[in-house]
Amino acid sequence: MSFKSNLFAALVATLPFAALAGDMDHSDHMMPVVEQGNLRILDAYARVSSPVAKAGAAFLVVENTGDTDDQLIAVSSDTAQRVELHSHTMVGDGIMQMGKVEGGFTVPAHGSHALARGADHVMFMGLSQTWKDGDMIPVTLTFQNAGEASLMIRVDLERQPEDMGHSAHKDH
Ligand SMILES: [Cu+2]
Repeated sequence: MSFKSNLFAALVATLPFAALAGDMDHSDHMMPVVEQGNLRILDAYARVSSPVAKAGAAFLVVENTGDTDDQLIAVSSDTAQRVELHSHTMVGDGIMQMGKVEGGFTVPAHGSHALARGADHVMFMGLSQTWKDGDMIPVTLTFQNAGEASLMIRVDLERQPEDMGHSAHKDH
């Protein structure tokens, strides 16, 4: 009896520390995950894309655990004069041009959509103040089905573009 209760006490004492250590392992790299309806927004970060033009961009991943597609249709933030959903398109001769996407981005059912460097992104034009590393940018994303999701996106000026395969071989 006394042996069992001691063992139980030892387990109870150990578990919270193990759980805490597990959480701390991830906090360095992972932004907090924001959940809204069937959607999860993760790995969000922002950067200054042109200090001269006072422009910035934000990148993130939206996961959809639901049975129907959803659509990111709008974005807003009071940190810039204009905030838009942008995408890059090839306009010939290897020239990429970016511009506003009117319909927004589809987040497929049981799938995900990534906003990433050189691809779809949230564009900030006319920043009210220059972003510094570690600044937290308030952003509200509007989805057709899930509704509005508000999150704070951290400015990360150190982060490098993801290796997108083709861009790694542009020297060839
Ligand atoms: Cu853009």
